[in-house]
Amino acid sequence: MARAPESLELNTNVVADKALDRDCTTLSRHVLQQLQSFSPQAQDLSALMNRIALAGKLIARRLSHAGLMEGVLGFTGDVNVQGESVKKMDVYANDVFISVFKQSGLVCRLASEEMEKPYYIPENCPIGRYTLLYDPIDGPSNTDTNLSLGSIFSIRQQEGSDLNGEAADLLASGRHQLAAGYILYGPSTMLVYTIGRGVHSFTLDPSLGEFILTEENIRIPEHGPVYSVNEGNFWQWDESIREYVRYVHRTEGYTARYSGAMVSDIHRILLQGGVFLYPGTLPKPEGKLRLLYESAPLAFVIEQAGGRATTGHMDILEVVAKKLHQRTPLIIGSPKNVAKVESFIQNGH
Ligand code: FDP
Repeated sequence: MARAPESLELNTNVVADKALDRDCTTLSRHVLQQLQSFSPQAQDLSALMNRIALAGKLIARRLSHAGLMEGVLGFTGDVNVQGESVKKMDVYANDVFISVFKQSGLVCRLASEEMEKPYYIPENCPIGRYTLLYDPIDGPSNTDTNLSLGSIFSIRQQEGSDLNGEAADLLASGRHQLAAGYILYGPSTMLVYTIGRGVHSFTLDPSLGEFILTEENIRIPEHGPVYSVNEGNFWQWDESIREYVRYVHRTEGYTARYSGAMVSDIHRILLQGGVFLYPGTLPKPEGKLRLLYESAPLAFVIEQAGGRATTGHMDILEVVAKKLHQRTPLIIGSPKNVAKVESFIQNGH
């Protein structure tokens, strides 16, 4: 058999090596590469991301079988601290995040949309230096119709001893986040994260059970065509937001996309550009989204990708929470789109 010329053989090997190297770039390895260190903090962050990935895999598995199992979909009949009806998947996903951090020695406290007060894992507390803030299921109205959903996470270093169990140190700005990101349960399951060194995406390879690197150092477009907002709230918004939406209606090049799950809408915007808005309404000036475990982690991701996130008056990452479940208006996405919305809010045009 004739042999391929040597240069071609070499080339094929380089391509194969590259593909193999990429297949071996798992999430935990990527975190260590990012930090270029095996220091205790680098090891901790890598282990934390690994546990979050496990939570994502468990939730993805349950979602993919939901239509085949009893008692997975629908409401529990309870109402959470936010006054919202709780779905069975919310409870499952909330418990998954707690379970994956048991016996980890990493996370002493977890705080989520589903729990009025932070949850302590006593066996981790003497050593667990980190707190996980999370929204276990973002967009639960999509759960029962097999549409995209998300989980949002944020990791903060515990500051102080928290002897009274009030977790008061969590009421600090989003600049205190060590890591943040989201898991998107779509046609494939993706994990997007930042530790303050760019934004990186991973796709779950179900045959390996591993999140494998998809794209490193994602940059959001400066401007994009999408505006993503629930226009059903039109008459409850302030006039400045109504004027902005009238502006996009009459300006060529805009298109509306709104899925009911902010993670999937913001993921689209991260890759293709545009703006997502959940403004305050006249009866609820603070809007709907929670600062600490929804808006701030997504703001960290989008800022790291070159985008912006604001309340309309200040950067989301500068807002200091007054309470754990504080809500905030959110305008997030490509810098030019966000600036345009801001200009309507601040100057009326
Ligand atoms: P949900 O109420 O289903 O939890 O997290 C809040 C959020 O979902 C976002 O994911 C979503 O974009 C938005 O609220 C949907 O709210 P509206 O139905 O009020 O538009």
